[in-house]
Amino acid sequence: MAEHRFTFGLWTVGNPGRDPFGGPTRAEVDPVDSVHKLAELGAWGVSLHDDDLIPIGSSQAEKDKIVARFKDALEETGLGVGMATTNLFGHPAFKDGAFTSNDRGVRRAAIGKAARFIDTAAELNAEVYVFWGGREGTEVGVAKDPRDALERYREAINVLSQYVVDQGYNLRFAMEPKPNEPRGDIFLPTVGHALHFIETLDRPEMVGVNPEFAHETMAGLSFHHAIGHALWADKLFHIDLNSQRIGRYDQDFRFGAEDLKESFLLVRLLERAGYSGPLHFDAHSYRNENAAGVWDFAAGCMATYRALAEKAAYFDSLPDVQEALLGASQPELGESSAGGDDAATLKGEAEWANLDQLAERGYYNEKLDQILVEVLLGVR
Ligand code: 3MF
Ligand code: MG
Ligand code: MG
Ligand code: MG
Repeated sequence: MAEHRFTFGLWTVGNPGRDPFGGPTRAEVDPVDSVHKLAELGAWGVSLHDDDLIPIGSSQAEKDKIVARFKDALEETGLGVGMATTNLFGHPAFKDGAFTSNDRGVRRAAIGKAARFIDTAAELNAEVYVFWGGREGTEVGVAKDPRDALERYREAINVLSQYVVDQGYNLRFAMEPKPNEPRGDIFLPTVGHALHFIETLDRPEMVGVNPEFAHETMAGLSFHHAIGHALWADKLFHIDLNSQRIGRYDQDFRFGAEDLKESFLLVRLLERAGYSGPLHFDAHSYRNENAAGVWDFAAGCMATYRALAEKAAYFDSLPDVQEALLGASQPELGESSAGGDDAATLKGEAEWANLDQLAERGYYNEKLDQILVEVLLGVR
């Protein structure tokens, strides 16, 4: 089971079913109980926000006690910490933003909150530290110049990456894009925006992305294309797996619950690319589930990933698929388009003379997609 490094956020299995229209439908879960239960189900590890473990306002002595008890649970179960992150969205002080609040005091408090939990992340041997800027955005665009906001965002990440280097911590950062919710519009709305932002940082090599299935889907984009772009840029440091329908509120459903085909394409890509970071589920059980249903949800996320990995390998092993991929000239896309340095070759004169013939060919897409559907349906 350990061949896949499955992790769950404490806030995911701990989600009590609250939504904007109603309170909790389930009891809060003790993080130590989550660690034990996830170990039993075959997960590799957990991830957490500072406030998931240490209630905001705890004294140093209380914090030390909580962290020690959590570390004991990790040691007992052998679970690791894949990722840690800061809750910069819950406290009302962050209502106008954290790193990008118009108020300098809020921005300094936000940087301080992140730096303090980076210390704990290092103590817990987390690999990645994530930044999701849920409150970094606007409803009223006239109140905030996006250029200034991005400059402050960059400054915060620069200061914190310098802090990690100064402390000698072995931590990498990952930016998590999202188009909206809770803000009307959030800065760094897509993987593409985040990849560009990273290139402007003082230490771009330390910072990658943490794309989330639901977030790119909310923007109407293909998640496996976003992952392809992140892999191509060598920036896929972490991933948030769940599912989502286009055009809806932020749903965070069980992995594979919606759009099995996109989930298949994603898993096939991750497996082919040899992605070795945590496979992190940032999702939660339906609100009408009770405590037992939460563990059905967690087991389901992992089972579906494993099943899709098997289906992907099976799909690629089929002679029909290999034949259709050749028919589609799929391997040819791996060959360079350039070639020859004389002007006639550069201008593609031979190909231009042949354009009508090039227009006649097919690309086997119907065949390939039908086989994929039949593999997913289990009739092949
Ligand atoms: C919100 C999210 C966040 C981030 C988390 C980790 C609460 O839509 O996806 O989950 O993933 O803050 O950075
Ligand atoms: Mg999310
Ligand atoms: Mg997320
Ligand atoms: Mg969410």
